[in-house]
Amino acid sequence: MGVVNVTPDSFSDGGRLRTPQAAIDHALNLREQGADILDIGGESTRPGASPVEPDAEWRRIAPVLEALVAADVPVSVDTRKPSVMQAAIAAGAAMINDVEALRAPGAVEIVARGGVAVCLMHMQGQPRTMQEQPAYGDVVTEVTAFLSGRVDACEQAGIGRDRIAVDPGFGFGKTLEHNLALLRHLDSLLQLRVAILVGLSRKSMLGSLTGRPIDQREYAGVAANLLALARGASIVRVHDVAAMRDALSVWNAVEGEH
Ligand code: HH2
Repeated sequence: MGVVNVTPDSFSDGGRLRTPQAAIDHALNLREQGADILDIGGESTRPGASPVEPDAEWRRIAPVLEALVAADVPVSVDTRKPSVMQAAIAAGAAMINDVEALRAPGAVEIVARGGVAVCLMHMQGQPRTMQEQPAYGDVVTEVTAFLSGRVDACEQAGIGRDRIAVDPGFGFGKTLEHNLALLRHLDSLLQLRVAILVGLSRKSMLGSLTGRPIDQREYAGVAANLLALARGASIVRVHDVAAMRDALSVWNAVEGEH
């Protein structure tokens, strides 16, 4: 999954894609590099980010989504707002990626009716304050229990498990130790019997481990994503698609079906 942020303030690439055409070109380039699906986001959820009005978010996403759908590219839309989900599904999105795991009123029903896939992510708190004091008893147990509850809510609304992915939400209300525990024990999410998606690309945990700034975390990201694949992840959300594709070529040759 390649990341296309059409935001002025995303943590690693905010403001880079200033026009819809720049975003479309970037997305098509990621597709060329081997992304199976592109995740378009119109609201930054980095620590400290402020919320965006639904109309403004949709105006950022719409032209990019429409062009990619016209080019037959599978698109996921990264949003927590039901009205944006609804508009995205009507415009041809294949997946909704929600950092709030469809907790907003009406969100589960919109995705159920729309027949699209969904990624349910765990987040403790809200982006503006989530990194101030993240606290858990046992982070792996709590995140797994939360995601299990959200999978059940989706299934009850008619979203089949084959349409659902879960994501522990690296960096969303988590310290370095919490993130490492979740990565180390990612396979505990396999008991939910849905796909596992991870978003580790360029995150601050990689900066803490390597001492490198955001634009130099590509190698660390590939390593982290391979560790996630080894523990059962099947979708990796990345900014640097070409690097991940090469790593996957090696991975698949050794671990894939023979
Ligand atoms: N991380 C970000 C945004 N969306 N979605 C999922 N499912 N998992 C993630 O880990 C995840 C996500 C944050 O990264 P990015 O999109 O690069 O930055 P920003 O939120 O600042 O736009």
